[in-house]
Amino acid sequence: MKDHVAFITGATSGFGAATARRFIADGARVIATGRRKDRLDALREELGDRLHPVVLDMRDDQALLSAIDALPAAFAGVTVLVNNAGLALGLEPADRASLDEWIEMIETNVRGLAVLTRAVLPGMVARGRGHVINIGSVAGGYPYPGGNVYGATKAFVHQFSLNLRADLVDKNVRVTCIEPGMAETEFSLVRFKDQAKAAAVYQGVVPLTGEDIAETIHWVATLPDHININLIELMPTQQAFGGFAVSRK
Ligand code: NDP
Ligand code: 8X3
Repeated sequence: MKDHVAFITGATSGFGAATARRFIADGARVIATGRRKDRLDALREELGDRLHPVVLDMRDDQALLSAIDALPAAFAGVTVLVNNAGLALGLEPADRASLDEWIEMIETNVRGLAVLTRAVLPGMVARGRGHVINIGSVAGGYPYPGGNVYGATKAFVHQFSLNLRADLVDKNVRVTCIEPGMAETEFSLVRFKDQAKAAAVYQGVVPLTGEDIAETIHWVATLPDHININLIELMPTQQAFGGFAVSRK
């Protein structure tokens, strides 16, 4: 990936941090973003000067728009955008869920992702080269109780990815949506704000890892230019589907 510059959102943890490590190990330059500056500084310390940390909140439109213009020369000309930053908050039924949490998920997973993509695409189109890799979820295709707005944000990511393909077909800009199932990162800690509840999600299961997803992202990003992987859905072998719920009176 020596001629690649990757812009990775949510690189302070989980899939994003693992992808930054994977890409840098393969020679890429990486712009790593997230809100937690201490995590970004530690990643810069670990990975060296091919990593450019940028503190960025996905809910700040103006910061997203100017982040691209403010890149130093060595990191300008983004070739791969990994739209990974995102979160699930809570698992309450829709009538009891927190409206503030719904809005935070929509602003981060949908609005921020769309705004940043809109900021990056003109450069990719002008250069005739690029790849947008969006992180969706199985939650975007399979409903589950309490998944309400989180699943809906990931359904947006799925359809936005396919619609981008339609617009970019003649621009040599690829688009991929990767839709993982259960993966052990800080995801459940963020969702439940409770270490024990988060650990219970993965108990007795061999879940996917950040490295598994990073490997998948690396694979799609390094395929020959004429191949576009539209969608990938992956799960732990120990995860599958339940049946329909029926409420009997
Ligand atoms: P983590 O919680 O480990 O990482 C989430 C990342 O998103 C962090 O780096 C966090 O950075 C960043 N982030 C969250 N909110 C914001 C914000 N407002 N502004 C900037 N960055 C933000 O979870 P994962 O690595 O598991 O999640 C990565 C993506 O994968 C998410 O989109 C998630 O929905 C998706 N996913 C996760 C699955 C799983 O089971 N783990 C399965 C399917 C999809 P910081 O807090 O520093 O801002
Ligand atoms: C994360 C997977 O099943 O917890 O997107 O919603 S799930």
